[in-house]
Amino acid sequence: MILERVNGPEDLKALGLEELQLLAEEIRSEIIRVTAQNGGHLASSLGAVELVLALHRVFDSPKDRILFDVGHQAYAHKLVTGRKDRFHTLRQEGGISGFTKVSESPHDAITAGHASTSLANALGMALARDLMGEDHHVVAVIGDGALTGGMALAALNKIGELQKRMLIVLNDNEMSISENVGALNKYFKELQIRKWVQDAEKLGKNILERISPQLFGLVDRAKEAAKLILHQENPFYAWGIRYIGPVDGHDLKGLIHILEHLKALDGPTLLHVVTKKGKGYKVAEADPIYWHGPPGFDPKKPEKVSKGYSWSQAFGDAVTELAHMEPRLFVLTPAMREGSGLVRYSLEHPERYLDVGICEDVAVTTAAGLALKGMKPVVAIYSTFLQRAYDQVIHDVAIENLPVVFAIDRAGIVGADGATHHGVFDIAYLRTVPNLQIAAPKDALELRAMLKKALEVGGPVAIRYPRDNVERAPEGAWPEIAWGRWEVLKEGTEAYILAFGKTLRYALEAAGDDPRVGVVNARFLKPLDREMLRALSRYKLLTVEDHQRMGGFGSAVLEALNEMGLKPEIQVLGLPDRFFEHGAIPSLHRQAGIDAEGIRKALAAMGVALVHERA
Ligand code: HTL
Ligand code: MG
Repeated sequence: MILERVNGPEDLKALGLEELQLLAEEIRSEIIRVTAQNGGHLASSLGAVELVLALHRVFDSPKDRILFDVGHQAYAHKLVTGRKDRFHTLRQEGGISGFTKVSESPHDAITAGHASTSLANALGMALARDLMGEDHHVVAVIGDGALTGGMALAALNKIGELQKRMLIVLNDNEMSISENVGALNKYFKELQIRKWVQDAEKLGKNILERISPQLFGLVDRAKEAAKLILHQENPFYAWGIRYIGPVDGHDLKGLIHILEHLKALDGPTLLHVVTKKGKGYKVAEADPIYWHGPPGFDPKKPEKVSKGYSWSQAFGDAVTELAHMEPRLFVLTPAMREGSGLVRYSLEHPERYLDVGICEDVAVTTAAGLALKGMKPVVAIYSTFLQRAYDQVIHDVAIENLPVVFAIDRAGIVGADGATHHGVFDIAYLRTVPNLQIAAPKDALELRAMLKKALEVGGPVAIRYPRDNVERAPEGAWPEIAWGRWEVLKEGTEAYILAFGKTLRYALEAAGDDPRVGVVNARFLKPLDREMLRALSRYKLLTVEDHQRMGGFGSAVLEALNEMGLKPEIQVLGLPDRFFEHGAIPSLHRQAGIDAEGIRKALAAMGVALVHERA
């Protein structure tokens, strides 16, 4: 095993080309072996193996800074930078992160997980380097998907102006999680043809004889490419950035050769590298969407597994049906068609569906524009990614009370993706925004009721639901919901647990059949059901949420009680004021003390010790 001899990137310098190529294969096997066990970003990482090896061969990390945008494609980087012995702990509690993380290794130049941050970070590093009189290289590796983000594009604008020495490696596999979108992406496809044209010319053959034109639509694309060559159009030049490429991202020799040359150049350079997502693993190459981030699988017999019926699918089914009834409904996603359960919707309502790319801000403000014209937009978005569009929620949607529905998926602790992806801030950041209402359903049926009603009540409404499975609700079921009203699920004589969404299950489990403890589905987080809260204030109260304790639902309840001049004995359970890393969701909930056991303990501390014990 060559990998055994690689304890740091310096060990790559001693390897010959053939050994490096063998190492690439060993690394692929290791990536497949470990993601088969733990789940993970398989296809993205497989596609970047040669690129990572070439970069570490040519540059000197950690002195030279190599930044990986999103950081999900960097498994090979982890393996060659001293983490091969811990690699089997990938994404597991106490193990290494699935993304690059500054506190994990000196070779991880940035902590990432959200897209499009590498270029601005690289610019900051280049500025600091020059001010400090240092001489190292700064290399940002960014995917074609991540480059659709406004942050990346705005950083390019500044990079081109300032002309600091840095290398941007565009890792173009024509895929985001699903097919990539956007005008730049189209342009890159045309540039790729140019590469094929050049390659074909090199071989002295006519490209159209070599590759079936029917298969690739090559005639048209080749014409386009010829036009580009003729006109020397290139947006990067307009930006002041030297463009080189496209080059084959799996040709180690070629990559090393060109990187050695680029190292000597001053100013900003973009190297356009073409890779294949899932490279070297047949199933992943054939279906890079599923294998982007699969759960565990059998490496000998890799198959798609159905993970059950998720909240995302429940949303997707509901919104698809609703759109048949409401012609003004329009759904937007920032690059999360599969994750948000929108595949069916996108097929049944293609004309009222938009994937804007990895730009949550654009998704929200485009929704505002649609709403201003009388449409009923639904922005399907993960809690963690809506953080990217906070000002747009306030400035473009809420001020004019526009009817935009936010379908907030992955709310709460999300598990193996860790600190960058937990959706534990949305209640806090949304509930301070005037006009905005926030709801959280207890099951798929309630989600349907809320979604339908949200389109009717007007103004912005956020509906949050967790990363979890849920029982399927019957097609065509649209129950009425008492908007703004909580629901008593279990009566109690001494104390009430106020919970919603995922924590309701814990609350019911903790309460068991103890007659003293009641459970309320506090499904409207803003405005709160003050009438019921007033009535419940005769009892001891315990609020529970899968969200930061600070500023969340419990805080809202405390504020409301204070405003009403009520002083029940009350405890607030939620996530403590620290970041949670990756781990299994139940385990993280246990640590946070918001699971059934945590609830029982809190009740006991309030003098309501529950006698029953559950296994
Ligand atoms: N929105 C933001 C701001 N950040 C992230 N990370 C996402 C959404 C979700 N996401 C990923 S990976 C990914 C998305 C959209 C696709 C990235 O495509 P790219 O890389 O072309 O950059 P590739 O996979 O190698 O093709 C994660 O959450 C991991
Ligand atoms: Mg990509």
